[in-house]
Amino acid sequence: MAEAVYKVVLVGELGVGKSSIFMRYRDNIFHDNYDGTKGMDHATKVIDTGKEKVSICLWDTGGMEKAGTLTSNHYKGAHGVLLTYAVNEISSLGTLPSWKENASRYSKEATYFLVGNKIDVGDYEKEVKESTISGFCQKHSIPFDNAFYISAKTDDGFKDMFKSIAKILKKSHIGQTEQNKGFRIVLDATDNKDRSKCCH
Ligand SMILES: Nc1nc2c(ncn2[C@@H]2O[C@H](COP(=O)(O)OP(=O)(O)O)[C@@H](O)[C@H]2O)c(=O)[nH]1
Ligand SMILES: [Mg+2]
Repeated sequence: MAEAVYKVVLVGELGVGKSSIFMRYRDNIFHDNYDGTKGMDHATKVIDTGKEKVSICLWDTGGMEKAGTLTSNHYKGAHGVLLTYAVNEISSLGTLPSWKENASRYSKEATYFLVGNKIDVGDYEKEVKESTISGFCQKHSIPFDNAFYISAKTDDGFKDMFKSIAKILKKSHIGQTEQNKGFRIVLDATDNKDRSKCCH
C-alpha cells in the first residue's frame, strides 16, 4: 500500500545540530560526537498528532553543507524546510536568510519552520532572545507558530515540534499529497517502517 509522505529537509550552519536532530528523529538517541558527514541520509516516521497520522520523511545534509556541495536533490520537492540555528550561537541565525533563499529556488511550495536547537545550554550561554525570533519571523514571513525551541540532546520540545509540523504540513499541503499534485512521495511497504526508501 502506498502512502503519501511529506518531505522535510534540515538546513543551517555546520554545527547547529542538524545531524543530531536527524538521529533523535530516526533512532531517538543522541551521540555527543556523531559523525554526520557520511553523505545525505533520510528517514521516514509516522507522526501521530492525536487526530491523525502523518508520515514525514526527514532529510539530513550529511555534512554536505561544509563543502558547499548541498545539491538540488536535497531541496527538491520539499514540503517543509527546517531553518535550524543553535540558541547559543547568534551567528547561526544570521545565515538562515541565505539558506531560505537557496531552498526557495528548488521548492517553491515549501513551508518554512524556524528551529532553535540546544536549549539545554545554560541561560548565560543563550545568545538568541525570543524578541529576536519574533522580529526574524516577521521580517522573513514565517508565522510565529512555526518557530520552535528544542534540544536534540535532551529531547526537550522535540516530539511536540514534530506533531506541530505534521499538523501544519497536512493543513497547508493537503492538495499536493491527496490529489497527487506536486511531489508525491511513496513509501515502499516492503521496507522497514521507520527507514523506508523514500523521497526519490
Ligand atoms: N548541548 C547540545 N549540543 C548539541 C545539541 N545538538 C547537537 N549538539 C552538539 O553540537 C555539535 C554539532 O552537532 P551536529 O549534529 O553534528 O551538527 P550539524 O553540523 O548541524 O549536523 C555536536 O558536538 C553535538 O553533540 C543539543 O541539543 N544540545
Ligand atoms: Mg551534520
